Amino acid sequence: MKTNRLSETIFAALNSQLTKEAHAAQIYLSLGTWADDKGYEGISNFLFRHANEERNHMMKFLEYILDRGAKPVIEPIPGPIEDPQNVQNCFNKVFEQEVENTTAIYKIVKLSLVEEDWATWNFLQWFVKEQIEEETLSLKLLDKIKIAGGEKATDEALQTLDKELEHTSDDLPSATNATQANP
Ligand code: OFO
Repeated sequence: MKTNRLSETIFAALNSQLTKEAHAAQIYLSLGTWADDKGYEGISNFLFRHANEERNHMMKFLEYILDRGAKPVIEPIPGPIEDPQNVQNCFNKVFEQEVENTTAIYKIVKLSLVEEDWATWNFLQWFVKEQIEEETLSLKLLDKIKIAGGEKATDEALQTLDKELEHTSDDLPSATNATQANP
């Protein structure tokens, strides 16, 4: 009896996303390592915490594939990206990484729609929502570095930003919870 509830195409897409999430964790780890090496411990702390979030995302894909009766394939993780040139460039890389990930998630959502795999479609909705948060968070980083002076930010402005990020929450309030009284 066939107990695998995933089509070959959906399985391949989910498994590849599992590896992508592990790769995202490596990217955040490498960016965090760069930041710490440059003396930005707050930024590094923020990026290391985010690396953990990506590992958690990877586990969600792994568990879901198992739950649907298939066996995930643990593949080699591609290498991390090149070190950034400065903090502005580091945050640009974070934003690009998140947009790329959103695109990858949307592709699987579309696939699940075409295949009428409603279980997978439903599972992916958590990621669609999560990506709004992740993109907003990375846009906020870009706002902060812009206010600090972008590529011309002074050491003092970068130090203040670094301190702030050490304690910045990893979660953001969702726009869907906003009201007129509580925008
Ligand atoms: Fe940064 O996001 Fe995973 O999915």
